[in-house]
Amino acid sequence: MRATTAINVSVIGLGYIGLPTAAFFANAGQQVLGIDTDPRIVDSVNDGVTPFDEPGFAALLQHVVDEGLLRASATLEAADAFVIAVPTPVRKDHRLDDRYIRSAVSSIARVIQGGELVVLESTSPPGTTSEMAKYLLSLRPDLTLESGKENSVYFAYCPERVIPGGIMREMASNDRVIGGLNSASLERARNLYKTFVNGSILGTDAKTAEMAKLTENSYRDVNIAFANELSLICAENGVDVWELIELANHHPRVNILEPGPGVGGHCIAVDPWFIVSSTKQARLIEMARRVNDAKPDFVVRRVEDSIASTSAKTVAILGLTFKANVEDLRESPALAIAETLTSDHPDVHFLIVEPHVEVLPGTLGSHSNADLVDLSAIEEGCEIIVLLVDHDEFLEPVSDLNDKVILDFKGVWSS
Ligand code: SAJ
Repeated sequence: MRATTAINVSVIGLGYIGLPTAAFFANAGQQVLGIDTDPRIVDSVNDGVTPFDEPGFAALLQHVVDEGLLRASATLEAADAFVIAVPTPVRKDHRLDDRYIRSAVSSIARVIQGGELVVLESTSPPGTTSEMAKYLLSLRPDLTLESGKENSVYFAYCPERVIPGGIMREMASNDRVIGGLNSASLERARNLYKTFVNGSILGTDAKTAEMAKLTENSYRDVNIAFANELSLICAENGVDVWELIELANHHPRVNILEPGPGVGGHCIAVDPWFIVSSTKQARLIEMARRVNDAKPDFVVRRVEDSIASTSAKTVAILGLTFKANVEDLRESPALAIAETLTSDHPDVHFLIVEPHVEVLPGTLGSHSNADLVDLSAIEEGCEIIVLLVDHDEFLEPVSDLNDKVILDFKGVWSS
């Protein structure tokens, strides 16, 4: 038994998921060390200041840091449990780039003593937890997966399921799936998570838990693809897709999601590829990915047709983030659309309205034909309004829109 450490849980990776998870463990009374390679994140957390905007989170973070329950560092220390919440990017061949997981495991190997629990939270292909365990044991052959010994190490997979923008609501209340590499691992992970989870904890094996996470996001991707495909069919047939979906959803067993400019974010646009790359059977899941990935091109073509037919000189673009009411631009279809339009149409002036950013991101900022403006600035002087994100700020039409072409890809003003 360790006598020296007071750390109950160490959370490796203090991103959108890791940091709130660390704060929830701390708020439940655990002594938590958060690890990140980015010194700005470490400093910000130690100052009790959240490095990103998430409604309601700032106060929780401040509280647990002030109470001395959570601190951050670049260097891992011994702990009873390690929770890995690092990025799991997809490579060009759609397989997992596991470099961050391996690096987390290497640091764990340097401090682990036997008796600890290691939990992977990051979205990963089936088999990753088992591979991770093998990798740790290759670095530390003195440890064993056999439970009940002094040198036992316990592994589990516990996917995060919170929705960005609603993390404070969902972190404790969502049901959690936990898959153990063996039953002792499952029990240890269950005991750890039940310190703050109010929802049910559903136990299974690690591979099923990995598949469960991928299945949830693929389910949503396939259903959004259905809506996006409908929007293409409706455009060709002169039918209002929003009205169509509303009517069809009156059927008691139909619940179609919303079409949009494409699917973004770092989850739904990415995770289904982990299923596709692990099997030849995932035809529908792959097709859904392709349908959703193709939607931004359709939007660009629609805007370009409109610019050509109206000879527009000024176009307003409403929204750049990957979805409504967040500041996150990762994999954002709206951002990709805005970047293509501004670079392909240097003679058109683009007025970009994005209340959640302070400067134009990426290459947009370097285009002299793109300006970040307030919503009120588009009332006069633009011929086309392209609505890409249904932020609350856009829900009311801004002015008399009669003289403008409205291309509303979120159905905010058209329905
Ligand atoms: N979208 C549509 N139409 C819809 C719903 C969403 O086009 O009807 C678009 C959004 O605009 C966005 C993308 O899909 O571009 C994804 O947004 P989202 O709100 O569906 O999901 P995320 O990526 O914010 O979070 C998802 C959630 N998964 C599910 O709902 C099954 C969340 O619970 C997960 O924790 C998260 O992925 C994750 O980290 O895996």
